[in-house]
Amino acid sequence: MSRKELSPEEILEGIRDMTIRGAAEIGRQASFAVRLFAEREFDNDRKRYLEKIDEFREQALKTRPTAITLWSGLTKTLSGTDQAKSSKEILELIVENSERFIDLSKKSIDIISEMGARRIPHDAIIMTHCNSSAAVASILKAHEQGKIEMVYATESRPKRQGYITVRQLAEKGVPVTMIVDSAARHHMKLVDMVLVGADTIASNGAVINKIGTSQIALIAHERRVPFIVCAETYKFSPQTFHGHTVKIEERDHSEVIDPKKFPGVKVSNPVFDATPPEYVDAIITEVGIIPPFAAYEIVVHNFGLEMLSSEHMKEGFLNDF
Ligand code: RUB
Repeated sequence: MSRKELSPEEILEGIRDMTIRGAAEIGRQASFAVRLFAEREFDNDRKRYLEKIDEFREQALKTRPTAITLWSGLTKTLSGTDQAKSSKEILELIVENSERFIDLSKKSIDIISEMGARRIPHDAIIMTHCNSSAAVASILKAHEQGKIEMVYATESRPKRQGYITVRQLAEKGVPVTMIVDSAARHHMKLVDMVLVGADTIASNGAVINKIGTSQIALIAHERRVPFIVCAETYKFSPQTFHGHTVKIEERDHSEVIDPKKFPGVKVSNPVFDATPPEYVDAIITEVGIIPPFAAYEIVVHNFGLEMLSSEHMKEGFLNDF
């Protein structure tokens, strides 16, 4: 789907129905959507203009609750607009911020993939879960360097994002084996490194990623297999810095089974889980490879203590996130 052809509302719908998915892409598309909205809804009345944009931002934040990238993309794109003197200045800022955010987001993946490939040993057998653009980029880079012997990619039920991963790897000639999620422990004995992405990193270093990630981390820990997370710094959550917990999205039960075929059966479908920092060996960010316990430093580096302690960050929309 081409981003240019979609209206801002269609982009939000795409994020909601997961035709647009993956934390990084969600962030970039949210940023682009608010830019498109600001361009379309330009209003010379500065106050009314800001109110309309804020309403759109509120709608955007409701589309998917777990990935902090949605919030980061919107926050970075709207940064400084409340100080802008005119509507024209607001629009100029939004366009400039959005372009910068999208550009930096893409560049971050390139940098992460360079560092990720450096950490991947020769003749590596890697396990990955779900579909992370940052993890896949690192594997592809290592493959270019002739380092990959095999990638075990989990199916990632219920939505089977593993299909995307195996296709992306196979298309580039990477040896890849698809496994069902429950076969992760069986295969872990062969694996040199687990590489996954993240939707959100909490300020204590916990990694929130696709459901099942924490099980794989536990198994990797048991087998002393390094568990490495690829995450751009805008995935580190200032909300958790203020004590808010990350909301785990519960999606429609029909993703798991057809309820009509199983009368009387309840379904639980949380689509993310939290991996405690004790099970994470390193997080590869675009500013360097860090231990999970350095997450706090990243949040402060990213937002600054002054902004983090401002009422705007502590109150208001943060509370409904
Ligand atoms: C995707 C998922 C990915 C992260 C990181 O979940 O859990 O591992 O979003 O991806 P969903 P990336 O399919 O439900 O969005 O590295 O591309 O940001």
